[in-house]
Amino acid sequence: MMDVLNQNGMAEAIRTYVENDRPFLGICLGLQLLFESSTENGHVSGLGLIPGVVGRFDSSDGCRVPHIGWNALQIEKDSVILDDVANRHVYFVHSYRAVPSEENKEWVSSICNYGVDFISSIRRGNVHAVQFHPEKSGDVGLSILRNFLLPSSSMTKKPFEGKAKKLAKRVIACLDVRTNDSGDLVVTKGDQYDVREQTKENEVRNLGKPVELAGQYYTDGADEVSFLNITGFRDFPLGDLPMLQILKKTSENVFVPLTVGGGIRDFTDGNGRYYSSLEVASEYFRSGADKISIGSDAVYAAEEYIKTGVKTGKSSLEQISRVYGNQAVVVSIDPRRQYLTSPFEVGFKSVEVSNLGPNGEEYAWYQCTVNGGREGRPIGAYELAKAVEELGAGEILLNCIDCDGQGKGFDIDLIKLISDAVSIPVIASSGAGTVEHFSEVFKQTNASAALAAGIFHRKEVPIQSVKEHLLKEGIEVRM
Ligand code: 1PR
Repeated sequence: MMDVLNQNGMAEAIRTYVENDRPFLGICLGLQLLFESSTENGHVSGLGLIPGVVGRFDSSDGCRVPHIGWNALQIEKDSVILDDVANRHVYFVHSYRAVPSEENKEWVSSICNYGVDFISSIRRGNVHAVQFHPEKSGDVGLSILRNFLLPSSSMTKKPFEGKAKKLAKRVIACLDVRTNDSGDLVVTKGDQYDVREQTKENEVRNLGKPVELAGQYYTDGADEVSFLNITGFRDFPLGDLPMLQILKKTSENVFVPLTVGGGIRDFTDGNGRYYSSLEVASEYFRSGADKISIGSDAVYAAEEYIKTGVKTGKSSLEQISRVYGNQAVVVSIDPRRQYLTSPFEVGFKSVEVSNLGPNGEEYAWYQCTVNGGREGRPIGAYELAKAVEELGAGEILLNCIDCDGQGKGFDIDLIKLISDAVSIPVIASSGAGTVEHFSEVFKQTNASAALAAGIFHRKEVPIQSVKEHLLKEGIEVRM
């Protein structure tokens, strides 16, 4: 960012603008650039308006890095734009932060705690900046933007006092999207990844329209919405313009983070034109995605990395995280449970299972698959998770083919194995059937978020009742 601002002369223009106390609102990197320097990408000088250096969170403080999710602000001083925000959650997604000090005290308007106290917003006169994303923080975020644009409107409203104290566990709604046999893009849902009706016609199950459902889940209180283009592995996503349209339309009305996955890889079209995975991802980001999710291509990259021990920098995972940051890259894992009689039967990490296998097996390993579960690969979920963390993934979306669509609960053995193995956030997915399944996964594993599809699509369990249950169980959630 600083390179671009320096090249086009904007660095000096912004410095003068801020020094003249003109109305300014920096968001995320827009806050960080006001400091003296940052350690991201080596040492980079900032605009130098606020004393301090922007550094990386330290995962040895016991916190997962990146810091992703809804966290609580501690207001330090009056700030017109934060008038309605007291003790509410706002959405953060970052690995670097600035810390409060005697020297920058006069700028700090709120702090947030994540292992350490860091600066969540600054204010001096008309100059504001926030580390979180108001544009992704639901109603609270919209009120911040409104207060910045129309400062007098904030005087008329009574502030709403929330009860937020710390980073909330996230509840994510997932929409598996694909084209049905009549050529319409629909939300579908599989049973162990089989999305076709068990009828003579064998149609693709149709559970609704993607944009409408995403809007509904936003209103219902989903903390994030994920779209997975489940046939992306065989179609070319940039040829699949409806998916880009869905993202554009959804992001007009949905003010929580959007993740999109499916088909992110290098591709050569029928005319011999080559598209890098970075171009594909960039198109998704430009259309409104906040994070992209990589499935099959991450498996191949991890296999190669484990074989050679060399980070080539060329995999989609490495290229996209280098340009957009680790926090923007999710790796979606589609493992299938393989039972074992002894943990030494395979060279992959196994677990002692809570429920014995069909032949009384006491152990299992989790085999990664590609192409929507169609092909098993010679790599386990544990080995994959550790490799993709090293290659630059910022988060893991952990599915389980055996549990998908079964409504019998998450695979706790698998989620425990992976969430204990990595220091990036893990999203538990597949198998939610009741509100109790959510409290179970958060109490028994270190998952940062839980994702469900079928129970929300079939309106069996509303998102709000999941959150009320979690709250009752003493688990912090965003309300
Ligand atoms: O390999 O990079 O093209 O990505 C393809 C993406 O599509 C991957 O993220 C993969 O998980 C997903 N995918 C591929 N085929 C299917 C399928 O269902 N046939 N869906 C599929 C994955 C799993 C979750 C589901 C949860 C929760 N679906 O998305 O939403 O299991 O469901 P539940 O709450 O109903 O149990 P690439």
